[in-house]
Amino acid sequence: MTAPFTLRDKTGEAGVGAGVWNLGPGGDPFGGPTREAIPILDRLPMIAEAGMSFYEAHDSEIPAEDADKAIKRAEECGLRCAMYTPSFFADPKFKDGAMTSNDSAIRKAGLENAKRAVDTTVKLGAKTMVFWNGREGFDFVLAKNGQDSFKRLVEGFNAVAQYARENHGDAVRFALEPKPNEPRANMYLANVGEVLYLISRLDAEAQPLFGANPETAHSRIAGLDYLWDVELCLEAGKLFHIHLNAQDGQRFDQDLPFGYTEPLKDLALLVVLQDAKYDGIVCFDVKAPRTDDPKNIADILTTSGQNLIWLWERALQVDRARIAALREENRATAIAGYLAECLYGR
Ligand code: XUL
Ligand code: MN
Repeated sequence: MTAPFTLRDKTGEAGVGAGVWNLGPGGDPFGGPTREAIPILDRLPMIAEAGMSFYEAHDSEIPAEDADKAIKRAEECGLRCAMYTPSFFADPKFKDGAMTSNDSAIRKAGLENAKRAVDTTVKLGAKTMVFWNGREGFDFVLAKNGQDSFKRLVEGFNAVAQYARENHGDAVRFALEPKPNEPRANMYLANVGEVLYLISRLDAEAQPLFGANPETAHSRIAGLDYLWDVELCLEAGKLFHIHLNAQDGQRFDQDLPFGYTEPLKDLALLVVLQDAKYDGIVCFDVKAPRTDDPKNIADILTTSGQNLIWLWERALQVDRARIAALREENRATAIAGYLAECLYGR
């Protein structure tokens, strides 16, 4: 049992969260599961025991009808729900997307799912509902009309916002999570810039309800710098949520433990979050590797949590005045050296 990880002196929520899907059975596109699947609600105490204060779930994992049971199990182990999200990617009917499907009946089904997910988000006590772009995209050019797809996303999100406002006031906000590819070859809302542009095209009343959920690995898969992606969200006042993990270059989505591949950049990211007084919840989106034995399945959470705390503590010690002075002197390399000194010690 790991004591809850706490981000010292953090503005707002100081506990950390993880998704129930992070503790999966270890399947990949080339081979079936290597572990028996743990029933979803049984994962809640495991997440709590790994030091998390929050859990996250898709509607395919905790459907509306299981919400009462989930609330009870979460209360028993002291977990709160950080975010809930409709799965627009698992059901075969959404094989070509939900909001951007060419079939109006599928788009309607997607909207119904989204509305139900809004109700469940509120019921579970989460303040944020995430839309990951999942299957909203294309594998073949001209299979969809891109301009129509964009308009459909705008229409869909406007309708979700209207439903949320009419039924739940300002209880829930929406965070769009960009990813460039996987499962689709090309995904709409591929990066933070596309997300912010889409938000700018929503109805005026909907815009304040929508923000971003950047994920460090997703930026990396696109070959982009996640620090800048987060800074851009902050500049826009749209950092509603964040998914932390690590990624070893531009390849398939690895969901490695936070702090594993680029600790120096992670340190800088935490400096930025601290200085911005980010008050949302910090969550991991990691994946227990298929090589880990069942008894060690939560190592992915404890390793991420430990790395986060170490880096967070180091980030608190970073001398901001020194960085400012080095910037003033145009000494970018010396800033890199100073960050390394903060990371590795002398
Ligand atoms: C997939 C991913 C999702 C979202 C929630 O890469 O990050 O798990 O976070 O649907
Ligand atoms: Mn994610």
